[in-house]
Amino acid sequence: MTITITAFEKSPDRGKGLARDMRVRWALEEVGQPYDVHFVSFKTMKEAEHRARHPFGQIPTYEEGDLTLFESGSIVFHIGERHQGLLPEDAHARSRAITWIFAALNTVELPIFERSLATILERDEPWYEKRLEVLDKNIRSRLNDLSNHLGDADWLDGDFSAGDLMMISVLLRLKSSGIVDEYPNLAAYVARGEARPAYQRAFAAQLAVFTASSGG
Ligand code: GTB
Repeated sequence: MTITITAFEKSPDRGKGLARDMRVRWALEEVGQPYDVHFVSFKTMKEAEHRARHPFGQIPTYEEGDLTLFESGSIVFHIGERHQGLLPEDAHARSRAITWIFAALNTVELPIFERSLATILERDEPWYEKRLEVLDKNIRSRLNDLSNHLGDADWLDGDFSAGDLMMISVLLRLKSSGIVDEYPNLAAYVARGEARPAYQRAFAAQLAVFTASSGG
């Protein structure tokens, strides 16, 4: 059955792979599943046709036969459940990998998301620098704990899993801030994720969309 995901027809990140379709593309590449992409604009994603896929009018979504999903975490989890390569066979290891998906989204991405929002919406406020300090402190607190957990391991819990895919996707959103580089083991962890052939294929695919949409 054909898998179709949705993505921005022109990503505001200019092909940096920061939009959340990237984590779905990466997961599909890891498990070797081909997929089609249905592109939406900021206008069409709020129209009824797309809201039938995604109640909040966002990307990414996932369609396969009569199944339609939204939420990048749920989609990556679904891909991991259906195909080998992203979730361990051992029941406990599998539950721990799923726990890391939630930790990435609920514990680590939240302060990172707040920072992204502040850099877009609050940059001109007189208290912006002070606010950024607070947000960065919150992020460092999470990264410090994550760094201590990872230690000198390659991945968060044994072999590479969907938990690592999600955590690395989340940490990549901090790239331009330089904060991850303060934790050499996390910087190396992110680089290991980026070096995976599946990541590279996913990144190239989303970049090609941006390049084509820019007439390049
Ligand atoms: N919780 C949902 C999920 O994980 O799937 C959140 C989905 C979401 O935020 N989607 C964003 C969206 O559709 C795109 S990824 N936004 C349009 C809207 O809400 O109207 C977020 C994103 C967008 C842009 C950048 N960037 O330019 O760097 C990075 C991340």
